[in-house]
Amino acid sequence: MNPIDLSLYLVLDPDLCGGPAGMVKTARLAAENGATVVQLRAPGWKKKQWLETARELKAVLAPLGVPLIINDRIDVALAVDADGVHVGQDDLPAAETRRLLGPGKILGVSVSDFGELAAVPAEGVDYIGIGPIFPTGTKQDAGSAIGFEGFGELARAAKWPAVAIGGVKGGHCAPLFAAGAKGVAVVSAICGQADPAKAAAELSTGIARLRG
Ligand code: TZP
Ligand code: MG
Repeated sequence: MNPIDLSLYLVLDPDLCGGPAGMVKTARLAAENGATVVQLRAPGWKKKQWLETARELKAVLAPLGVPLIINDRIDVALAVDADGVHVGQDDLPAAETRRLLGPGKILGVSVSDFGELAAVPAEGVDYIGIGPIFPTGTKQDAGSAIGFEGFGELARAAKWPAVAIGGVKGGHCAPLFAAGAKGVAVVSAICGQADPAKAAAELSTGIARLRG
């Protein structure tokens, strides 16, 4: 298991951030203001764009000590020596992903119900993302919202630290941490906000208070 501080997990969105340069800027502002991990997620992109942006993100995040996770694209993660990969249910399975990544990298898996949780391999996974907690406009195929209760049931049953994703805003952090979250993963609560630095700082301060 690779230890990772999941408490404020920023997932970047190209549209909300205004393209690659906006994503790099948003990542930097968030990382300087309490984001503990950043994921590059860009479903429609060509590999060349993935590679260039991943490289830029790594250059910005590594000096701040904030890990860079690559969504789905294992080759891109390996090419830029990113800190890890996050896979969803339609991506390469976790076991194959771990085999390709090697032991030293972080691996996260998305889960939205008990069937998907049961399929997570016992070895080689570092954390799970559970959601969507609420309806979200950010991911069209996110599935049905499971709410605080659904999150809590899955998080309690899971062997892995869990982050809550999907429509999560600052006011949701207290019930989510109470339900067992080790962190919250947010897109639109930071990406596309008028002041992403302030948005990240407010989330981070609230989470620090909850964690004591
Ligand atoms: N996976 C499940 S919901 C989601 C992803 C990537 C999008 C969450 O975005 P937002 O803006 O925080 O609701
Ligand atoms: Mg995916």
